[in-house]
Amino acid sequence: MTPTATAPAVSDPTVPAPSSGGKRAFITGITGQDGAYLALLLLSKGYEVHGGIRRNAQPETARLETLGILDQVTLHNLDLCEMTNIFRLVQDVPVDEFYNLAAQSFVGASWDQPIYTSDVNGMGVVRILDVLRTLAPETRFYQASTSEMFGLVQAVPQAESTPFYPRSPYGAAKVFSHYITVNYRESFGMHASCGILFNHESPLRGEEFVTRKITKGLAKIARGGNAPIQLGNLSARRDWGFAGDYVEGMWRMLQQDTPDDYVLATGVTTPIRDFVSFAAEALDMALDWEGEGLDEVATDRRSGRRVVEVNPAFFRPAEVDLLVGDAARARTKLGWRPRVDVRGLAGMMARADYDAVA
Ligand code: NAP
Ligand code: F7E
Repeated sequence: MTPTATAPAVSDPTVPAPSSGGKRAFITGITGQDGAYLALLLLSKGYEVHGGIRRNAQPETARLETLGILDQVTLHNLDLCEMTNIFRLVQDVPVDEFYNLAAQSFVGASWDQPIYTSDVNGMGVVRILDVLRTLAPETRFYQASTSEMFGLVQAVPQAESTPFYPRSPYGAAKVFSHYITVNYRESFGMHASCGILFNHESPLRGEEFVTRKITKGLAKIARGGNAPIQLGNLSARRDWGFAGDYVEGMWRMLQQDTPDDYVLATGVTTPIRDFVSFAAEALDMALDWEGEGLDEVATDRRSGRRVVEVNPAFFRPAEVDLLVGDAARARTKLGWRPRVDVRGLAGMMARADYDAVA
């Protein structure tokens, strides 16, 4: 696998086996939100960290740069749609732990690109698993499963045993990748675990996701902008945690003697409009909500400025109305607990965007 020009490169594409002591990990999706935080965590634990980067006109390394770790990781060109990319990577870069975080991760886009989403999020995973089983069956594997698999929820709260009912091409593809990971574990004895992660956010969250769209929009308004944030369904409820806490859970899953599947969640669910209010408070705004449906608006009591409007362009063909997770298994078996609550998260993101807008 050829390292990219922008990254600290290995001189030979074949990387020797890890020396005794330090572990080596590979992260697909290392340029994304979770990939960057996981790379930071593994580096702090003394791992040698390798990651996959997609060929783009402009390499997507901003998050790794923000965390100050771009020069501490080794990047390899990798697209999950290309079987031979994965084959050469696994052959040339032996690792102890393989974290599959790459995905077309935006649920809204999955209705516009259902086949591409299914290929990356579904088939991409079985490509990795089959190459690992063939070339490196001892490698421990993590699959990024999601609360979106619960969709139209069949129980409240949702735990590992709750039946899945996906509501989007994204969710359906993730159900396939979840079950194929379980199947490879059961069929071939692989150390393969799925983290069923509920929404987790951070200042590095992509700007199309609702939390970051809100905090960036509020930061602009607090800095004098006058464009209200256009949002879709304000009543959907999510169980939001901090991405930095959740990557710790991923790592803990792969340190267990026995592979398993784990929900990571805070256990608290919050409507979108309350997240807006929490983020606004952190920027010294106090919101009044008025109206219903398409006419609902939020206004800042102190400045009188309109802050939120509803725009049906952001409604989805099918919605996931309520998510709230039960992370008891992760608490008991992994000793994992989230440290940041939703108010703290909204404030952290709003203040980071406010500073960046300066
Ligand atoms: P993200 O910020 O969107 O990152 C996704 C990563 O996947 C990026 O590095 C992206 O590369 C890469 N990627 C996309 N398509 C690819 C392809 N065809 N081949 C190789 N790489 C590709 O997502 P995230 O929030 O960090 O989420 C990480 C994983 O957890 C995803 O699998 C997501 O579905 C899952 N998940 C996320 C959450 C959450 O709340 N964040 C919850 C549950 C599960 P580029 O930088 O080039 O775009
Ligand atoms: O939407 C509503 C929208 O796009 C959350 C991904 O990381 O978490 C994420 O998926 C809710 C939905 O995240 C807007 O209808 C209202 O009900 O931030 P989101 P998501 O769909 O929950 C899961 C766990 C993943 O696995 C995914 O990879 O917010 N909403 N108005 C809006 N959403 C967006 N994006 N934009 C709006 O204007």
